[in-house]
Order: sequence, then C-alpha cells, then structure tokens
Amino acid sequence: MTKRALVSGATGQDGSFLMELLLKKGYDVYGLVRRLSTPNLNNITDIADQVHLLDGDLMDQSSLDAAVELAKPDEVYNLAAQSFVGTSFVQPVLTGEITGLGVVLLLEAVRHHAPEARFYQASSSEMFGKVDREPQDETTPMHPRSPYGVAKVYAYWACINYREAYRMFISNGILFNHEAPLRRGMEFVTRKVAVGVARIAAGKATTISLGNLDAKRDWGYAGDYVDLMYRILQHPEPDDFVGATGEAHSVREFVEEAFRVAGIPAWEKHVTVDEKNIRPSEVYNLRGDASKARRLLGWQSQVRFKELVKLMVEAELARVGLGKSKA
Ligand code: NAP
Ligand code: F7E
Repeated sequence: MTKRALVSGATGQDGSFLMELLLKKGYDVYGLVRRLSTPNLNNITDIADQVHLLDGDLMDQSSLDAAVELAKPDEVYNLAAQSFVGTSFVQPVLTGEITGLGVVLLLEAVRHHAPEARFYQASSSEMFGKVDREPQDETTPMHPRSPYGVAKVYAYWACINYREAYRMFISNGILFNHEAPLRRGMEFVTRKVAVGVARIAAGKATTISLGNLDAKRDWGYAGDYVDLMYRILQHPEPDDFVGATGEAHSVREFVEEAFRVAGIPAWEKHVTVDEKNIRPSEVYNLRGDASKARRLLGWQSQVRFKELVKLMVEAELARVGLGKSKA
C-alpha cells in the first residue's frame, strides 16, 4: 500500500529536499504550510502539484489536528521551526513557542489522531552549545547557548517523554549544520557569504558584513541529511541519531574558499566584522561524530566542505549572470 507522510516546514530548505525524496520513494506526501501574506513556495515550485499542501501553523492546535486527521500519515517529519539562531535572541518568546512548545502541539495531534505514526523531530547540534568534548555524539551533555538551542532541548526531551509515556515511535535526528545552493535561508552565514561573493564578482557590492570569523561548524549538504531523516524512521526501533560530516571548518575558511571559487583575490579587503553580527552568547566549535548512524543505518555524509562551498558559490554566480551552475 502507498505510504503517507506529513512534512511540517514544507517550504523550508530541508522540507523541500525531504518531500522530493519521499516522492521518489513513492510516498503520498502532505506538506504543512503556514499562511503568509505573500506565499513563499519558491523552494517547492517544481513539486507543488505533486504534493498535498495543507494549511497549518505550529501555534494552532486545531489546524494540526485537522492536518493529521486528513493526511492519516504513516510518518510525520517535524521540520517546522523558527530556525535562525540570531533571531532567537531578538524574539526569544516566539522562538520558544514555535520551536519548543509547537512540537508538543504536533505531538498531541499525532497522539490523538495517528498514534501509530512514526514521528521524526528535527533536533539540532545547537543543543550541545558550549561543548566539553570533541567530537559530539548522542551521549554528549547539552549546554545550549541561545533561545533557539534552549527551545530545541525542550522539544528533544518532550519527544523522548512522549516515546516513554505513550510508547509512540518518536526519533530525534540531532543534525549538525547542513546547507544547499539557493534553498538555504539568506541570513545563514554560508548563504550570506555565497550571495555576497557573487554580488562582489558582479560589481554590485564591495564588501560583506560578518560577525565571528573564528566560529567552527561541521557543515554538510542538506540533500544528504534528508536521506538520514528517512533512514531514521525506517529503523525498527525509535532512537536518536547524530548526523554530521565529522569535519569542522571556521567561518574564515568558508569565506576564503568562497572567494577562491569566485576568483576574487585578497578576500580580507572585502570583509568587515560588525558588532551587529556578533551573538550575545556564541557556540564556538561544533564537530559531530555520526558513527552510530553509520553503524545502524548505513548512513554517511557524502558532500565534502570544498564541494559544498563550490556548489553554493557557483549557484549564486549563475544567478547574477556569471558562470554556469549545476545546482
Ligand atoms: P528553514 O529553512 O528555516 O525552514 C523552517 C520551516 O518552518 C519553514 O517552512 C517555515 O515556514 C516553517 N515554519 C516556521 N514557523 C512555523 C509555524 N509557526 N508553523 C508552521 N511552520 C512554520 O529550516 P531548515 O534549515 O529547513 O531546517 C529544518 C528543521 O531542522 C528546523 O526545525 C531546524 O531548526 C532544524 N535544523 C536545521 C539544521 C540546518 O543546519 N539546516 C540543523 C539542525 C536542525 P515559512 O517558509 O513560512 O517561514
Ligand atoms: O551561523 C557565525 C555565527 O547562522 C554559523 C541553523 O540551521 O545550524 C544553524 O545555526 C556561525 C555562527 O548557523 C555571521 O556566529 C559569523 O557561529 O549560519 P549560522 P548556526 O547558528 O550554526 C544549526 C545546526 C541549526 O540548528 C540552526 O537552525 O557563523 N557567523 N558571521 C555568522 N552567522 C550569521 N548568520 N551571519 C553572519 O554574518
């Protein structure tokens, strides 16, 4: 029988890749989309007519109940969130409501209307925050450093509590940063750098304004990570898994490589460091150990750092009319 999946955060970077993957696997796909004054379907224009888009908001219980009742899902992927760490310092309550409490609203909808469904929660390496060991894995203690990280810790434990209390099939994917050409939100550092470099190459700008260049992240490719989400829900038992490349690079390294790809010399002349981009509390260094996912799910991140930078920069160069992109 055709399997049915409900994906929240359908318009986001990961939601778009995941729905493409589920369609390829023959699923009947339902995407939850919140009402905006101007629809934001750019990431899913190619598949919009192949999926069922349902109105719903993580802040509105009745819309979630209705969506779950209608979709009758075998699998629910909760990817919706206020996902930008920077904004979480400016809108901490909203972030707590959507990224934290909103998950419980969706869990309640599933508990009442599709209790047998398998549930994936988009947990984050930001939960580790101020780390006391390297690399980080499923056993690493959590010390979140932002309202976003705090909200994700709440959601993570809510999921584990529902798993234990109601014996529901609920799994957390604790994913490290993953990016993609054109679909990554504009405010995230990788996209900001790729766009900025292309604008400089096209003569439309001279500088990029950044923050902490020393922060290190374990950056992978979003297409690889939605495959991990899928594998997590196919595992016989509900469980929690880290997804990561195992390599860390600094923001400075990302910038250097991006300018190199675009063929622009002396990147330092084009980058300013501005206070407004520095966070009140920072996560300085993240590097993940995904050996559990490799061992139990056969998953491994494929796209390496330099390839990711190249993909993202070349896509933006193509957008400003320079060069060719395969994105
Ligand atoms: P994203 O591009 O920011 O997408 C977030 C999605 O959530 C968007 O579709 C957004 O809708 C939706 N959303 C926001 N508020 C909502 C609400 N109140 N009700 C319903 N939908 C709402 O994020 P992403 O990079 O794809 O990440 C997917 C998930 O993984 C998020 O939960 C994120 O926190 C988590 N995560 C991401 C990473 C990463 O590196 N990408 C790593 C670990 C965990 P609009 O389009 O209408 O704004
Ligand atoms: O920052 C530094 C910044 O905003 C990365 C989300 O997907 O991954 C993402 O969260 C680093 C930080 O991503 C700028 O201070 C320097 O150290 O791209 P980011 P993030 O905060 O790591 C996790 C896993 C998630 O779960 C989140 O949803 O880059 N940085 N200068 C800057 N960051 C930004 N955004 N802008 C700058 O100008």
